[in-house]
Amino acid sequence: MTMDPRLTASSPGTATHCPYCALQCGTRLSGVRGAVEVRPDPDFPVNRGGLCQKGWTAPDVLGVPDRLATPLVRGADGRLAAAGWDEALDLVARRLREIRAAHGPDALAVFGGGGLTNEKAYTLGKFARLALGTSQIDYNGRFCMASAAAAQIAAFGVDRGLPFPVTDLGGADVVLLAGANPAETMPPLLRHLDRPDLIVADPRRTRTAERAALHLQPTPGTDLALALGLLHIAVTEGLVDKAYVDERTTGFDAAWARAVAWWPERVEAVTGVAVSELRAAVRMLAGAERAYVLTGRGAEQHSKGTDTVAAFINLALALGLPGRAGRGFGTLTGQGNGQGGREMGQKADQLPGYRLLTDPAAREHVSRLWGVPPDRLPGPGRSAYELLDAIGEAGGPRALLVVGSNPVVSAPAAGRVTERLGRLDLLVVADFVPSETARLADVVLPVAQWAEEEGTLTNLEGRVLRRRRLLDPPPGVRGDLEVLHALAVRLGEPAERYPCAPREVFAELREATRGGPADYSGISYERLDAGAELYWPCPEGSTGTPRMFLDRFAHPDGRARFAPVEHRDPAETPGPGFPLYATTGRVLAHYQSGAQTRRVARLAEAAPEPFVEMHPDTAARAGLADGQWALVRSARGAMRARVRCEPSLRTDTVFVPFHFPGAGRANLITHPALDPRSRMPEFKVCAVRVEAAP
Ligand SMILES: Nc1nc2c(c(=O)[nH]1)N[C@H]1C(S)=C(S)[C@@H](COP(=O)(O)OP(=O)(O)OC[C@H]3O[C@@H](n4cnc5c(=O)[nH]c(N)nc54)[C@H](O)[C@@H]3O)O[C@H]1N2
Ligand SMILES: Nc1nc2c(c(=O)[nH]1)N[C@H]1C(S)=C(S)[C@@H](COP(=O)(O)OP(=O)(O)OC[C@H]3O[C@@H](n4cnc5c(=O)[nH]c(N)nc54)[C@H](O)[C@@H]3O)O[C@H]1N2
Ligand code: SF4
Ligand SMILES: [Mo]
Repeated sequence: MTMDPRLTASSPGTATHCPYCALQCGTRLSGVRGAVEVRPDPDFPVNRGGLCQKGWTAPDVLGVPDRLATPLVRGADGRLAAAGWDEALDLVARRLREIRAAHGPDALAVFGGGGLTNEKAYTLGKFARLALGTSQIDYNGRFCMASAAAAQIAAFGVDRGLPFPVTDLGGADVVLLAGANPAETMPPLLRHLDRPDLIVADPRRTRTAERAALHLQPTPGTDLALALGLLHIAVTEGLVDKAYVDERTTGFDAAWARAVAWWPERVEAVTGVAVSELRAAVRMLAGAERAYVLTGRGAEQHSKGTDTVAAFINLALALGLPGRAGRGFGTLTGQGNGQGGREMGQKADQLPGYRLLTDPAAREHVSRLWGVPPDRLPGPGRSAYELLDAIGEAGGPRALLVVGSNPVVSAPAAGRVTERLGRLDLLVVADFVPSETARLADVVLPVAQWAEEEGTLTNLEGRVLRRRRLLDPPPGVRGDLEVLHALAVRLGEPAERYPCAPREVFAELREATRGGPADYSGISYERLDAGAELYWPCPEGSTGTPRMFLDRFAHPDGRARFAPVEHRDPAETPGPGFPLYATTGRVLAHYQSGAQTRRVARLAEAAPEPFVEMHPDTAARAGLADGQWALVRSARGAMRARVRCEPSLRTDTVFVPFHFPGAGRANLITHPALDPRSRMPEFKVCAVRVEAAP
């Protein structure tokens, strides 16, 4: 790897951001003694000089021994072998053309990622719709933010994860965290949660729950009943902010008509949370001068995730929180560009600027910018899991390009998905490490990493940030934008339609988003590099919007909408054969499918293997002891994990992390039931039994 010769040990370093989660901690990179060194940026308000283990070790991924350095093509012997770029790209383009000619454009599919920069996400969407001509593009954000997004759009008219800066949380008196564990998933966020009293809803006593003033420990999959019950108590105890509800919202009566049936004793019976705790939670929130309600994946990754988020929004609206200074509702975005990635047009139903593909005015605006007639833009395609599950079916995808995801590990019902990927005529993966998905590919394209590239990402606050380059990519490695450019040209597209320079792409995406819900037209590299703090919507000439909804919500009438939602069971509940709930999630040391963090020695040592967290009594009943290898089995399959006894866990629930490959994949057991509105899979609850591993 080449070191930028301008760097010295004393240079202030390249100001950029961590490659991993949505907090996008500010960092400074420098080259010291031939190795890249990272330091937290003391001036960036989100992390204020803090980083988590993953951030500290991120430079290790730049030089992992199995870093992809050359394209790989699967030969007649079935093995992946090194190939030149022209050979690999020519082959991919030829096969894409053949498959399209034989089966139509929708036989070509694209799977993107919420870690991609805005420039890449934008170009990927354009590439799919124009160069491939397919409607079949979706991304891993469907597994992440989709329920929160659907509920926020319905309630507020637009979806920005946090419609306020994270630093506002530091001024709060009380914060409710429903299904989020930031002590492991966003540790520096805790700096802003020191002052408020926390109410944490989580079936596990997590490190976050340990810091809470009140820990509600619901049965997995019952948050909707929980939120209905909290609203019920707010109303019956006279704690609703009536003036706010009258002035700023609609639909209270219909929402209350559902919540009225969720009296506290019934909620206790369904959720397992004591009536006294339910009442205490509502009194804390309603009694606070400044309160926030935040949801995380624990409440959202369910086949009723959208309605669950809506129910927490109903509660927040009843208490008069959203759109008021020092109060609010928000959802904690997940991936590095989880926010921007869902606005730039890689989602099945979307055009850039958070526009809808079905909106004629949006089609007109974007197609004019792209220099094509509106009817060249395909309609909406399948959602992420449905896209993967349709492979091998009549009319389903036959070729798939994966850019920024590792679905062999991270998709629900991963055994089934892996089998489906095996039926493709062509699987192409662009990555910088040989991920589990890349290992199945026909062609692997090696791409540059965060510290080797320029771009922008949009963090959990809707703040647009610059990613800056410290190093050149290793020889033989190209950027994602260059890869898409080269493929598009080979597919007959004009070269100038796919710029390789991120700055040029940004100039174009500004125009594409102009006038849309997520308007970036007032943002430029120049403004960002001059230090401007810019949050979307940021129309040309404006200074951006750190706090949304202070005057009005984004619906035409300016009001927020209550949603009339009803509780329902998960797709699967424990019964004979599978007596326990299983839920899944994260640990501090690993990121997502683990493709990056499992390669970092310091992180692999901290969390070396899959485990199943169980109450000691539950383990004993299954004849298992702490430290023993077990199989966690559902109706879909079994995962191998080491038993970890945890007395604070509910006795009816086990927890597994999803970061491990092969037989240790949590997604071998998860249920692929989808939320009808957001198409979010039910990652957070299924029925299992745990038995000794043979
Ligand atoms: N270390 C680490 N940090 C990360 C990531 C990572 O992979 N590793 N990924 C990033 C991304 S993309 C995301 S989306 C975020 C996710 O951040 P979080 O939402 O904080 O992460 P999870 O661990 O998936 O889920 C949070 C909690 O939900 C709980 N839970 C499970 N089932 C239920 C339920 O039915 N109800 C309730 N109320 N809680 C439940 C789990 O016990 C868990 O503690 O983290 C980001 N940060
Ligand atoms: N059971 C269970 N499953 C889950 C979840 C859960 O809580 N439980 N959470 C879900 C959630 S919230 C998420 S976000 C998904 C995430 O799951 P994945 O989509 O698998 O996410 P990653 O592991 O980050 O995979 C990203 C891949 O792309 C590569 N990559 C990173 N950046 C780039 C880039 O800029 N360009 C290219 N070409 N490649 C890049 C990485 O090396 C890695 O191989 O998992 C979901 N799956
Ligand atoms: S909290 Fe997120 S952004 Fe910050 S260092 Fe850790 S992984 Fe990186
Ligand atoms: Mo995520």
